[in-house]
Amino acid sequence: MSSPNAESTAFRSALEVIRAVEPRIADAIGAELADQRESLKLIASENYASPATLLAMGNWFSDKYAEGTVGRRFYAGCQNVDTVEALAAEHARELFGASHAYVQPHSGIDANLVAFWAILADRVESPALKRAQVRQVNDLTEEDWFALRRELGDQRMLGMSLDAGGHLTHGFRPNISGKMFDQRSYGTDPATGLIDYDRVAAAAREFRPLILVAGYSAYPRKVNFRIMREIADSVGATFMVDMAHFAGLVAGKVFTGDFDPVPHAHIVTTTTHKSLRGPRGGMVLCGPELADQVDRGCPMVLGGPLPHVMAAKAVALAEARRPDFADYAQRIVDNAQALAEGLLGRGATLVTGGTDNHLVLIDVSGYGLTGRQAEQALLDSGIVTNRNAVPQDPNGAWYTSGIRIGTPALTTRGLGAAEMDATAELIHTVLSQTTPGSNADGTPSKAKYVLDPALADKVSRQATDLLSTHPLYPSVTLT
Ligand code: DSN
Repeated sequence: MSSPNAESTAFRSALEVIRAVEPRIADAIGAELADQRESLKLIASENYASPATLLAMGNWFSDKYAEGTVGRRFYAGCQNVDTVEALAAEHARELFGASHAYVQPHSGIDANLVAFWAILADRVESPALKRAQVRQVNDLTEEDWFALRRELGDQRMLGMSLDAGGHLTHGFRPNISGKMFDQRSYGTDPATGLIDYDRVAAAAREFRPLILVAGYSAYPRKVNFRIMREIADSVGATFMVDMAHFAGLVAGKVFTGDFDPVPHAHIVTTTTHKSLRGPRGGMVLCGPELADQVDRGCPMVLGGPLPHVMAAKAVALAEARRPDFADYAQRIVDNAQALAEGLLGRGATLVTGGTDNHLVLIDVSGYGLTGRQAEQALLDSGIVTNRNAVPQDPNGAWYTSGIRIGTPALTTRGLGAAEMDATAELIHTVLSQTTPGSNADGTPSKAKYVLDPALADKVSRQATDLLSTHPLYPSVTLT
Protein backbone atom coordinates (compact mmCIF):
# COMPACT_ATOMS: atom_id res chain seq x y z
CA MET A 1 0.00 0.00 0.00
CA SER A 2 1.24 3.48 -0.81
CA SER A 3 0.99 6.10 1.94
CA PRO A 4 -2.02 8.45 1.90
CA ASN A 5 0.48 11.26 1.80
CA ALA A 6 1.95 9.94 -1.45
CA GLU A 7 -1.51 9.80 -3.06
CA SER A 8 -2.36 13.37 -2.08
CA THR A 9 1.00 14.59 -3.24
CA ALA A 10 0.66 12.81 -6.59
CA PHE A 11 -2.76 14.26 -7.43
CA ARG A 12 -1.92 17.72 -6.06
CA SER A 13 1.29 17.88 -8.05
CA ALA A 14 -0.48 16.71 -11.21
CA LEU A 15 -3.09 19.45 -10.81
CA GLU A 16 -0.42 22.06 -10.19
CA VAL A 17 1.30 21.09 -13.44
CA ILE A 18 -1.97 21.12 -15.39
CA ARG A 19 -3.06 24.40 -13.80
CA ALA A 20 0.04 26.14 -15.13
CA VAL A 21 -1.14 25.40 -18.70
CA GLU A 22 -4.94 25.43 -18.59
CA PRO A 23 -6.32 26.26 -15.14
CA ARG A 24 -9.90 25.60 -16.22
CA ILE A 25 -9.06 21.94 -16.79
CA ALA A 26 -7.42 21.69 -13.37
CA ASP A 27 -10.55 23.28 -11.90
CA ALA A 28 -12.81 20.85 -13.77
CA ILE A 29 -10.82 17.86 -12.51
CA GLY A 30 -11.06 19.14 -8.93
CA ALA A 31 -14.77 19.86 -9.37
CA GLU A 32 -15.36 16.32 -10.68
CA LEU A 33 -13.82 14.84 -7.54
CA ALA A 34 -15.94 17.15 -5.38
CA ASP A 35 -19.13 16.19 -7.27
CA GLN A 36 -18.35 12.48 -7.06
CA ARG A 37 -17.67 12.84 -3.34
CA GLU A 38 -21.05 14.45 -2.76
CA SER A 39 -23.38 12.37 -4.92
CA LEU A 40 -25.03 9.13 -4.01
CA LYS A 41 -23.79 7.24 -7.08
CA LEU A 42 -26.10 4.36 -7.88
CA ILE A 43 -25.30 3.98 -11.57
CA ALA A 44 -24.85 0.23 -11.93
CA SER A 45 -22.10 0.55 -14.53
CA GLU A 46 -19.88 3.03 -12.67
CA ASN A 47 -17.31 2.66 -9.92
CA TYR A 48 -14.32 4.43 -8.36
CA ALA A 49 -10.94 3.18 -9.57
CA SER A 50 -8.06 3.14 -7.10
CA PRO A 51 -5.49 5.97 -6.99
CA ALA A 52 -2.89 3.54 -8.39
CA THR A 53 -5.16 2.69 -11.35
CA LEU A 54 -5.90 6.36 -12.04
CA LEU A 55 -2.25 7.37 -11.79
CA ALA A 56 -1.10 4.57 -14.11
CA MET A 57 -2.94 6.37 -16.95
CA GLY A 58 -1.18 9.72 -16.72
CA ASN A 59 2.25 9.10 -18.24
CA TRP A 60 4.42 8.64 -21.33
CA PHE A 61 2.69 5.45 -22.50
CA SER A 62 0.00 7.78 -23.76
CA ASP A 63 2.41 8.92 -26.48
CA LYS A 64 3.21 5.50 -27.89
CA TYR A 65 1.76 3.82 -30.95
CA ALA A 66 1.80 0.04 -30.70
CA GLU A 67 -0.41 -1.61 -33.33
CA GLY A 68 0.05 -5.36 -33.34
CA THR A 69 0.53 -7.67 -30.39
CA VAL A 70 3.27 -8.40 -27.87
CA GLY A 71 6.54 -9.03 -29.77
CA ARG A 72 4.87 -8.36 -33.17
CA ARG A 73 4.35 -4.62 -33.54
CA PHE A 74 3.93 -2.43 -36.58
CA TYR A 75 6.00 0.25 -34.78
CA ALA A 76 9.50 0.20 -33.35
CA GLY A 77 10.37 0.85 -29.73
CA CYS A 78 7.49 -1.03 -28.11
CA GLN A 79 9.51 -3.02 -25.59
CA ASN A 80 7.94 -1.28 -22.59
CA VAL A 81 4.46 -1.49 -24.08
CA ASP A 82 5.12 -5.22 -24.52
CA THR A 83 5.87 -5.45 -20.79
CA VAL A 84 2.64 -3.68 -19.91
CA GLU A 85 0.41 -5.60 -22.32
CA ALA A 86 1.92 -8.96 -21.37
CA LEU A 87 1.42 -8.24 -17.66
CA ALA A 88 -2.17 -7.09 -18.11
CA ALA A 89 -2.94 -10.22 -20.15
CA GLU A 90 -1.23 -12.46 -17.58
CA HIS A 91 -3.23 -10.95 -14.71
CA ALA A 92 -6.43 -11.36 -16.73
CA ARG A 93 -5.70 -15.01 -17.56
CA GLU A 94 -4.85 -15.83 -13.96
CA LEU A 95 -7.77 -13.91 -12.51
CA PHE A 96 -10.40 -15.47 -14.75
CA GLY A 97 -8.79 -18.84 -15.49
CA ALA A 98 -8.77 -18.12 -19.22
CA SER A 99 -6.21 -19.51 -21.63
CA HIS A 100 -6.03 -16.30 -23.70
CA ALA A 101 -6.65 -12.63 -22.88
CA TYR A 102 -6.66 -9.68 -25.30
CA VAL A 103 -6.47 -6.43 -23.36
CA GLN A 104 -6.41 -3.87 -26.17
CA PRO A 105 -10.12 -3.04 -26.70
CA HIS A 106 -10.88 0.54 -25.75
CA SER A 107 -14.42 -0.14 -24.61
CA GLY A 108 -17.09 -2.81 -24.33
CA ILE A 109 -18.42 -2.22 -27.83
CA ASP A 110 -14.89 -2.57 -29.18
CA ALA A 111 -14.44 -5.84 -27.31
CA ASN A 112 -17.72 -7.10 -28.75
CA LEU A 113 -16.75 -6.06 -32.28
CA VAL A 114 -13.45 -7.91 -31.92
CA ALA A 115 -15.36 -10.99 -30.78
CA PHE A 116 -17.90 -10.78 -33.62
CA TRP A 117 -15.21 -10.44 -36.28
CA ALA A 118 -13.14 -13.22 -34.72
CA ILE A 119 -16.14 -15.55 -34.77
CA LEU A 120 -17.04 -14.60 -38.36
CA ALA A 121 -13.45 -15.12 -39.49
CA ASP A 122 -13.32 -18.47 -37.72
CA ARG A 123 -16.67 -19.78 -38.88
CA VAL A 124 -17.33 -18.26 -42.31
CA GLU A 125 -15.27 -18.81 -45.47
CA SER A 126 -14.78 -15.29 -46.86
CA PRO A 127 -11.85 -14.05 -49.03
CA ALA A 128 -13.17 -10.49 -48.59
CA LEU A 129 -12.94 -10.82 -44.83
CA LYS A 130 -9.38 -12.11 -45.13
CA ARG A 131 -8.54 -9.06 -47.28
CA ALA A 132 -10.22 -6.77 -44.78
CA GLN A 133 -8.25 -8.24 -41.91
CA VAL A 134 -4.91 -7.07 -43.28
CA ARG A 135 -6.05 -3.53 -44.12
CA GLN A 136 -7.25 -0.61 -42.06
CA VAL A 137 -11.04 -0.52 -42.06
CA ASN A 138 -10.92 3.08 -43.33
CA ASP A 139 -8.98 1.91 -46.38
CA LEU A 140 -11.65 -0.54 -47.51
CA THR A 141 -13.35 0.44 -50.76
CA GLU A 142 -17.05 0.34 -51.37
CA GLU A 143 -16.55 -2.83 -53.44
CA ASP A 144 -14.70 -4.42 -50.49
CA TRP A 145 -17.69 -3.74 -48.29
CA PHE A 146 -20.12 -5.16 -50.88
CA ALA A 147 -17.95 -8.28 -51.16
CA LEU A 148 -17.88 -8.63 -47.38
CA ARG A 149 -21.64 -8.35 -47.26
CA ARG A 150 -22.06 -10.90 -50.09
CA GLU A 151 -19.68 -13.40 -48.60
CA LEU A 152 -20.69 -13.08 -44.99
CA GLY A 153 -24.33 -13.12 -46.00
CA ASP A 154 -26.89 -12.69 -43.31
CA GLN A 155 -25.18 -14.45 -40.45
CA ARG A 156 -27.46 -14.85 -37.49
CA MET A 157 -27.13 -13.74 -33.91
CA LEU A 158 -29.45 -14.54 -31.02
CA GLY A 159 -29.11 -12.28 -27.98
CA MET A 160 -31.11 -10.98 -25.06
CA SER A 161 -33.56 -8.23 -26.00
CA LEU A 162 -32.84 -4.70 -24.88
CA ASP A 163 -36.03 -4.32 -22.85
CA ALA A 164 -35.35 -7.62 -21.05
CA GLY A 165 -31.96 -6.25 -19.97
CA GLY A 166 -29.70 -7.11 -22.92
CA HIS A 167 -27.20 -4.65 -24.35
CA LEU A 168 -27.53 -2.59 -27.51
CA THR A 169 -24.37 -4.19 -28.93
CA HIS A 170 -26.08 -7.59 -28.88
CA GLY A 171 -27.86 -6.92 -32.15
CA PHE A 172 -30.06 -3.92 -31.41
CA ARG A 173 -30.89 -2.24 -34.75
CA PRO A 174 -29.41 1.25 -34.13
CA ASN A 175 -26.07 -0.40 -33.27
CA ILE A 176 -23.65 -1.78 -35.89
CA SER A 177 -24.24 -5.28 -34.47
CA GLY A 178 -27.86 -5.04 -35.62
CA LYS A 179 -26.65 -4.16 -39.12
CA MET A 180 -23.88 -6.78 -39.28
CA PHE A 181 -26.18 -9.63 -38.30
CA ASP A 182 -29.63 -10.94 -38.94
CA GLN A 183 -30.64 -10.72 -35.30
CA ARG A 184 -33.35 -12.22 -33.13
CA SER A 185 -33.85 -11.72 -29.41
CA TYR A 186 -34.87 -13.84 -26.51
CA GLY A 187 -36.80 -12.10 -23.75
CA THR A 188 -37.80 -13.06 -20.26
CA ASP A 189 -40.84 -14.84 -18.87
CA PRO A 190 -43.59 -12.16 -18.58
CA ALA A 191 -44.79 -13.64 -15.28
CA THR A 192 -41.44 -13.90 -13.49
CA GLY A 193 -39.12 -11.60 -15.43
CA LEU A 194 -36.60 -14.48 -15.51
CA ILE A 195 -34.85 -16.02 -18.50
CA ASP A 196 -36.82 -19.07 -19.60
CA TYR A 197 -34.13 -21.44 -20.88
CA ASP A 198 -36.67 -23.67 -22.66
CA ARG A 199 -37.80 -20.66 -24.68
CA VAL A 200 -34.21 -19.71 -25.46
CA ALA A 201 -33.62 -23.28 -26.66
CA ALA A 202 -36.77 -23.18 -28.80
CA ALA A 203 -35.72 -19.83 -30.32
CA ALA A 204 -32.25 -21.23 -31.04
CA ARG A 205 -33.71 -24.35 -32.70
CA GLU A 206 -35.97 -22.26 -34.89
CA PHE A 207 -33.48 -19.51 -35.78
CA ARG A 208 -30.22 -21.51 -35.80
CA PRO A 209 -27.86 -18.61 -35.00
CA LEU A 210 -24.15 -18.54 -35.75
CA ILE A 211 -23.67 -16.76 -32.40
CA LEU A 212 -25.66 -17.14 -29.18
CA VAL A 213 -24.96 -14.16 -26.89
CA ALA A 214 -25.58 -14.12 -23.16
CA GLY A 215 -24.93 -11.22 -20.82
CA TYR A 216 -26.84 -8.10 -19.87
CA SER A 217 -26.77 -4.59 -18.55
CA ALA A 218 -30.09 -4.49 -16.75
CA TYR A 219 -31.04 -8.05 -15.76
CA PRO A 220 -30.89 -8.40 -11.97
CA ARG A 221 -30.29 -12.15 -11.84
CA LYS A 222 -27.60 -14.76 -12.41
CA VAL A 223 -27.50 -16.55 -15.75
CA ASN A 224 -26.84 -20.27 -16.00
CA PHE A 225 -24.05 -20.38 -18.59
CA ARG A 226 -23.81 -24.16 -18.57
CA ILE A 227 -27.37 -24.40 -19.86
CA MET A 228 -26.77 -21.63 -22.38
CA ARG A 229 -23.70 -23.47 -23.69
CA GLU A 230 -25.74 -26.65 -24.08
CA ILE A 231 -28.28 -24.67 -26.10
CA ALA A 232 -25.50 -23.20 -28.27
CA ASP A 233 -23.98 -26.65 -28.83
CA SER A 234 -27.34 -28.15 -29.75
CA VAL A 235 -27.58 -25.82 -32.77
CA GLY A 236 -23.87 -25.51 -33.59
CA ALA A 237 -23.66 -21.88 -32.43
CA THR A 238 -20.62 -20.15 -31.00
CA PHE A 239 -21.42 -19.17 -27.42
CA MET A 240 -20.36 -15.65 -26.48
CA VAL A 241 -20.82 -14.02 -23.08
CA ASP A 242 -20.59 -10.28 -22.49
CA MET A 243 -19.81 -10.09 -18.77
CA ALA A 244 -19.18 -6.33 -18.73
CA HIS A 245 -21.54 -5.70 -15.85
CA PHE A 246 -20.67 -8.62 -13.63
CA ALA A 247 -16.96 -9.20 -14.37
CA GLY A 248 -16.14 -8.12 -10.81
CA LEU A 249 -18.49 -10.78 -9.44
CA VAL A 250 -16.76 -13.42 -11.59
CA ALA A 251 -13.31 -12.13 -10.56
CA GLY A 252 -14.34 -12.15 -6.89
CA LYS A 253 -15.70 -15.73 -7.17
CA VAL A 254 -19.25 -14.74 -6.27
CA PHE A 255 -20.34 -16.25 -9.58
CA THR A 256 -18.85 -19.73 -9.79
CA GLY A 257 -19.73 -23.10 -11.39
CA ASP A 258 -22.63 -22.78 -13.81
CA PHE A 259 -22.67 -19.01 -13.27
CA ASP A 260 -19.03 -18.36 -14.20
CA PRO A 261 -19.04 -17.76 -17.96
CA VAL A 262 -15.36 -18.41 -18.59
CA PRO A 263 -15.37 -22.25 -18.52
CA HIS A 264 -18.60 -22.41 -20.53
CA ALA A 265 -18.29 -19.79 -23.28
CA HIS A 266 -16.21 -19.99 -26.45
CA ILE A 267 -15.48 -16.30 -26.02
CA VAL A 268 -16.06 -13.78 -23.23
CA THR A 269 -15.99 -10.00 -23.53
CA THR A 270 -16.01 -7.41 -20.80
CA THR A 271 -15.40 -3.84 -19.85
CA THR A 272 -12.83 -3.21 -17.17
CA HIS A 273 -14.39 -0.25 -15.35
CA LYS A 274 -17.70 -1.47 -13.94
CA SER A 275 -17.81 -3.98 -11.07
CA LEU A 276 -14.20 -4.91 -11.99
CA ARG A 277 -13.18 -1.38 -10.84
CA GLY A 278 -10.42 -0.73 -13.38
CA PRO A 279 -9.89 2.00 -15.96
CA ARG A 280 -12.46 2.58 -18.71
CA GLY A 281 -11.73 -0.06 -21.33
CA GLY A 282 -12.50 -3.51 -22.68
CA MET A 283 -11.06 -7.00 -22.84
CA VAL A 284 -11.65 -10.34 -24.59
CA LEU A 285 -11.02 -13.80 -23.10
CA CYS A 286 -11.08 -16.96 -25.20
CA GLY A 287 -9.62 -20.39 -25.75
CA PRO A 288 -6.80 -21.22 -28.17
CA GLU A 289 -9.18 -21.80 -31.13
CA LEU A 290 -10.14 -18.13 -31.39
CA ALA A 291 -6.97 -16.56 -29.98
CA ASP A 292 -5.29 -15.78 -33.32
CA GLN A 293 -8.38 -14.13 -34.73
CA VAL A 294 -8.98 -12.16 -31.53
CA ASP A 295 -5.40 -10.86 -31.61
CA ARG A 296 -6.16 -9.33 -35.02
CA GLY A 297 -8.59 -6.94 -33.30
CA CYS A 298 -6.18 -4.12 -34.07
CA PRO A 299 -6.09 -3.08 -36.90
CA MET A 300 -9.23 -5.00 -37.96
CA VAL A 301 -11.69 -3.05 -35.84
CA LEU A 302 -9.62 -1.17 -33.27
CA GLY A 303 -7.50 1.94 -33.50
CA GLY A 304 -4.02 1.83 -32.00
CA PRO A 305 -3.91 0.32 -28.52
CA LEU A 306 -3.81 2.71 -25.57
CA PRO A 307 -0.74 1.55 -23.61
CA HIS A 308 -1.42 3.92 -20.70
CA VAL A 309 -4.85 2.34 -20.27
CA MET A 310 -3.38 -1.16 -20.60
CA ALA A 311 -0.99 -0.18 -17.78
CA ALA A 312 -3.97 0.83 -15.65
CA LYS A 313 -5.74 -2.43 -16.57
CA ALA A 314 -2.70 -4.36 -15.34
CA VAL A 315 -2.79 -2.46 -12.03
CA ALA A 316 -6.53 -2.95 -11.54
CA LEU A 317 -6.35 -6.64 -12.47
CA ALA A 318 -3.50 -7.10 -9.98
CA GLU A 319 -5.74 -5.49 -7.35
CA ALA A 320 -8.59 -7.83 -8.28
CA ARG A 321 -6.33 -10.83 -7.69
CA ARG A 322 -5.88 -9.85 -4.04
CA PRO A 323 -7.99 -11.73 -1.46
CA ASP A 324 -9.82 -8.55 -0.36
CA PHE A 325 -11.38 -8.21 -3.82
CA ALA A 326 -13.47 -11.34 -3.18
CA ASP A 327 -14.78 -9.70 -0.03
CA TYR A 328 -15.58 -6.54 -2.02
CA ALA A 329 -17.44 -8.56 -4.69
CA GLN A 330 -19.54 -10.36 -2.09
CA ARG A 331 -20.40 -7.06 -0.40
CA ILE A 332 -21.60 -5.65 -3.75
CA VAL A 333 -24.22 -8.41 -3.91
CA ASP A 334 -25.08 -8.23 -0.19
CA ASN A 335 -25.65 -4.49 -0.59
CA ALA A 336 -27.81 -4.92 -3.70
CA GLN A 337 -29.93 -7.45 -1.82
CA ALA A 338 -30.23 -5.13 1.20
CA LEU A 339 -31.26 -2.30 -1.12
CA ALA A 340 -33.81 -4.54 -2.83
CA GLU A 341 -35.26 -5.64 0.51
CA GLY A 342 -35.43 -2.02 1.70
CA LEU A 343 -37.32 -1.01 -1.43
CA LEU A 344 -39.65 -4.03 -1.42
CA GLY A 345 -40.42 -3.45 2.27
CA ARG A 346 -41.52 0.09 1.42
CA GLY A 347 -43.82 -1.11 -1.38
CA ALA A 348 -41.67 -0.67 -4.51
CA THR A 349 -42.09 -3.04 -7.46
CA LEU A 350 -38.85 -4.66 -8.60
CA VAL A 351 -38.37 -6.50 -11.89
CA THR A 352 -37.98 -10.22 -10.98
CA GLY A 353 -38.86 -9.34 -7.37
CA GLY A 354 -35.25 -8.84 -6.24
CA THR A 355 -31.67 -9.39 -7.26
CA ASP A 356 -28.82 -11.83 -7.07
CA ASN A 357 -26.20 -9.60 -8.66
CA HIS A 358 -25.10 -5.98 -8.35
CA LEU A 359 -28.21 -4.26 -9.68
CA VAL A 360 -31.86 -3.64 -8.93
CA LEU A 361 -34.45 -2.57 -11.50
CA ILE A 362 -37.36 -0.61 -10.03
CA ASP A 363 -40.57 -0.53 -12.07
CA VAL A 364 -41.54 3.06 -11.30
CA SER A 365 -44.95 2.74 -12.95
CA GLY A 366 -45.95 1.57 -9.47
CA TYR A 367 -45.30 5.18 -8.36
CA GLY A 368 -47.26 6.52 -11.37
CA LEU A 369 -44.05 7.82 -12.98
CA THR A 370 -42.00 7.24 -16.10
CA GLY A 371 -38.34 6.39 -15.76
CA ARG A 372 -37.44 9.84 -17.11
CA GLN A 373 -39.49 11.62 -14.44
CA ALA A 374 -38.12 9.38 -11.68
CA GLU A 375 -34.50 9.78 -12.84
CA GLN A 376 -34.74 13.59 -12.79
CA ALA A 377 -36.60 13.76 -9.47
CA LEU A 378 -33.92 11.55 -7.89
CA LEU A 379 -31.17 13.65 -9.43
CA ASP A 380 -32.74 16.83 -7.98
CA SER A 381 -32.46 15.05 -4.63
CA GLY A 382 -28.76 14.19 -4.95
CA ILE A 383 -29.31 10.57 -6.02
CA VAL A 384 -27.68 9.61 -9.32
CA THR A 385 -29.35 6.72 -11.16
CA ASN A 386 -30.32 6.04 -14.74
CA ARG A 387 -33.64 5.32 -16.33
CA ASN A 388 -33.96 1.95 -18.01
CA ALA A 389 -36.59 0.03 -19.93
CA VAL A 390 -38.40 -2.78 -18.14
CA PRO A 391 -39.55 -5.92 -20.01
CA GLN A 392 -42.26 -5.08 -22.57
CA ASP A 393 -41.93 -1.44 -21.57
CA PRO A 394 -44.97 0.60 -22.66
CA ASN A 395 -42.89 3.80 -22.52
CA GLY A 396 -40.13 2.58 -24.85
CA ALA A 397 -36.38 3.05 -24.51
CA TRP A 398 -36.41 6.87 -24.16
CA TYR A 399 -38.95 7.58 -21.42
CA THR A 400 -38.94 4.05 -19.99
CA SER A 401 -40.74 2.73 -16.92
CA GLY A 402 -37.70 1.71 -14.91
CA ILE A 403 -34.87 3.02 -12.78
CA ARG A 404 -31.70 0.91 -12.68
CA ILE A 405 -29.63 1.14 -9.54
CA GLY A 406 -26.40 -0.64 -8.71
CA THR A 407 -24.09 -0.98 -5.74
CA PRO A 408 -20.47 -1.37 -7.01
CA ALA A 409 -19.60 2.31 -6.42
CA LEU A 410 -21.20 2.75 -2.99
CA THR A 411 -19.67 -0.55 -1.90
CA THR A 412 -16.23 0.77 -2.88
CA ARG A 413 -16.90 3.73 -0.58
CA GLY A 414 -17.57 1.26 2.22
CA LEU A 415 -21.33 1.63 2.64
CA GLY A 416 -23.05 -1.46 4.04
CA ALA A 417 -26.51 -2.93 4.67
CA ALA A 418 -27.67 -0.24 7.13
CA GLU A 419 -26.81 2.52 4.64
CA MET A 420 -28.56 0.56 1.88
CA ASP A 421 -31.75 0.59 3.92
CA ALA A 422 -31.34 4.34 4.46
CA THR A 423 -30.78 4.73 0.69
CA ALA A 424 -33.96 2.75 -0.02
CA GLU A 425 -35.81 5.14 2.28
CA LEU A 426 -34.49 8.18 0.41
CA ILE A 427 -35.37 6.70 -3.00
CA HIS A 428 -38.85 5.70 -1.85
CA THR A 429 -39.46 9.13 -0.26
CA VAL A 430 -38.61 10.95 -3.49
CA LEU A 431 -40.53 8.60 -5.79
CA SER A 432 -43.64 8.51 -3.61
CA GLN A 433 -43.67 12.33 -3.33
CA THR A 434 -43.18 13.00 -7.04
CA THR A 435 -46.19 13.37 -9.32
CA PRO A 436 -46.36 13.46 -13.12
CA GLY A 437 -46.52 16.90 -14.70
CA SER A 438 -48.47 18.23 -17.68
CA ASN A 439 -47.58 19.86 -20.96
CA ALA A 440 -48.53 23.51 -21.64
CA ASP A 441 -51.74 22.32 -23.37
CA GLY A 442 -52.77 20.31 -20.31
CA THR A 443 -51.97 16.87 -21.75
CA PRO A 444 -50.00 14.46 -19.53
CA SER A 445 -46.21 14.71 -19.94
CA LYS A 446 -43.84 11.75 -19.79
CA ALA A 447 -40.94 14.04 -18.86
CA LYS A 448 -42.32 16.75 -16.58
CA TYR A 449 -42.89 16.11 -12.91
CA VAL A 450 -43.73 17.92 -9.73
CA LEU A 451 -41.52 17.59 -6.65
CA ASP A 452 -41.42 20.04 -3.76
CA PRO A 453 -37.94 21.62 -3.97
CA ALA A 454 -37.78 21.74 -0.16
CA LEU A 455 -38.18 17.96 -0.07
CA ALA A 456 -35.53 17.53 -2.76
CA ASP A 457 -33.15 19.70 -0.73
CA LYS A 458 -33.88 17.78 2.45
CA VAL A 459 -33.20 14.42 0.77
CA SER A 460 -30.08 15.81 -0.82
CA ARG A 461 -28.75 16.83 2.60
CA GLN A 462 -29.65 13.41 4.00
CA ALA A 463 -27.78 11.76 1.12
CA THR A 464 -24.72 13.92 1.84
CA ASP A 465 -24.91 13.01 5.54
CA LEU A 466 -25.09 9.33 4.63
CA LEU A 467 -21.96 9.66 2.49
CA SER A 468 -20.03 11.74 5.00
CA THR A 469 -19.40 8.68 7.14
CA HIS A 470 -17.72 6.98 4.16
CA PRO A 471 -15.62 9.62 2.41
CA LEU A 472 -14.51 8.98 -1.15
CA TYR A 473 -10.72 8.74 -1.55
CA PRO A 474 -10.13 9.67 2.10
CA SER A 475 -6.40 9.56 1.38
CA VAL A 476 -6.61 12.34 -1.19
CA THR A 477 -6.78 16.02 -0.27
CA LEU A 478 -6.32 18.49 -3.08
CA THR A 479 -5.84 21.63 -1.00
N1 DSN B 1 -23.27 2.14 -20.63
C1 DSN B 1 -23.19 0.86 -19.99
C2 DSN B 1 -24.26 0.68 -18.97
O1 DSN B 1 -24.62 1.65 -18.34
O2 DSN B 1 -24.73 -0.42 -18.77
C3 DSN B 1 -23.20 -0.25 -20.95
O3 DSN B 1 -22.70 0.13 -22.16
